Amino acid sequence: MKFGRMVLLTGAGVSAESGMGTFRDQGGIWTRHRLEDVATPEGFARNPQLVHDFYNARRKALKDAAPNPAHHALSRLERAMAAAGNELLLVTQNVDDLHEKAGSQSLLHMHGELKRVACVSCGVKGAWDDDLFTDTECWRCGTGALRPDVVWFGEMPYGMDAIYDRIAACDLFVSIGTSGEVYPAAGFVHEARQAGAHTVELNLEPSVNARDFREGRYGPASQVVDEWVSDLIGRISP
Ligand code: BV8
Repeated sequence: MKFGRMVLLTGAGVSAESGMGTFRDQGGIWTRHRLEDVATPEGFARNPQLVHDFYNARRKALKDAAPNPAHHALSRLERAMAAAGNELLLVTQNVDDLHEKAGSQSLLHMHGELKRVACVSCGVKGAWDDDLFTDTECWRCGTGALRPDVVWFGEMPYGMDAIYDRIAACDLFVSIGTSGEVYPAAGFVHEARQAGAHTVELNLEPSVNARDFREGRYGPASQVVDEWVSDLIGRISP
C-alpha cells in the first residue's frame, strides 16, 4: 500500500523512553496526583498554586529531556513525505517539546504545551520557560492571573476543526503511545475508518481500542516506531 496523506496521533508513550512520565501506567502521573486537583479548571480555581507546582515540576523536567529514536523517526518520516510531495500532520496529546526538539514541524499540540502560558484576565498567550506562581504578573495586563496553556478535562482541545478535516481526507491514520482513554483523541480512529483510511496502532501493548485498528505493532516506541517508519519510507508514493 502507498500512502500520500497521513495523520499521526501521539500520546505519553512516545515520550516514556525520554523519561517523561506516562499517566495511566503503573506509577503514572495520575497515580500520584488527583486528576481533578491538577488538570481541571475547578482544581485550578480551588488551589492554583498546587496546579502551578504540578506544571512547574514537569516544565522543569523538560530542560533535561531529549527526544528518543521514536521522535526522530517521526521527524524523518515527515521529511520523507514532504520530499515526495505528500502530506503528514502530527497531532500530539503531549505537552512536552520533544517532537519539536526532534525536528517535527507539521505538528499540532491538541492539549496545549508546557512551555506556554495564558492570561485568564486578558487572554494573551505566549511562550514561558520559568516557574509560575499565583502572583506572577501578566506581561500585558499586569494581573497575577496566568495559567499553564494546557487543555484540562472539560475544556475544548485545540485545533479540532483542522484535525477532523485532515482525518477526513487521510489515507493513513497511526496512533502511537496512547492508551485510548481520553476523548476526543481516542475517537479519531473511528473518523479515520469512516474516511476509508488504513489504521495502525504502535504501542507498548494493545490499548483499550486496539480492536479498532487494522494493524498493530507492539513494543517500546523507540524500537517499534523506528522499524515501522523505516519499512514505510520505502512505500511512500511520490
Ligand atoms: C473535552 C492536560 C469537550 C495536559 C490532558 C466519558 C466518555 C468520553 C469522554 C468523556 C467522558 N467523561 C469525560 C469525558 C471527556 C474527557 C475524557 O476523555 N475523560 C476521560 C478520562 C474519560 N475529555 C475531555 O475533557 C477533553 N475535552 O471532551 O471537551 C467539550 C465540548 C464542548 C465544550 C468544551 C469541552 C479534554 C481532554 C484533555 C485533558 N488534558 N492533559 C497535561 O497535564 O498533560 S489529558 C492527558 O491524557 C494527557 O494530555 C495525555 O496525553 C492524555 C492521554 O493519555 P495518554 O497520552 O494516552 O497517556 P496514558 O498514560 O493514558 O497512556 C500511555 C500509553 O503509552 C499506554 O497505552 C502505554 O501502554 C503506552 N506506553 C508506555 N510506555 C511506552 C508506551 N508505548 C510505547 N513505548 C513505550 N515505551
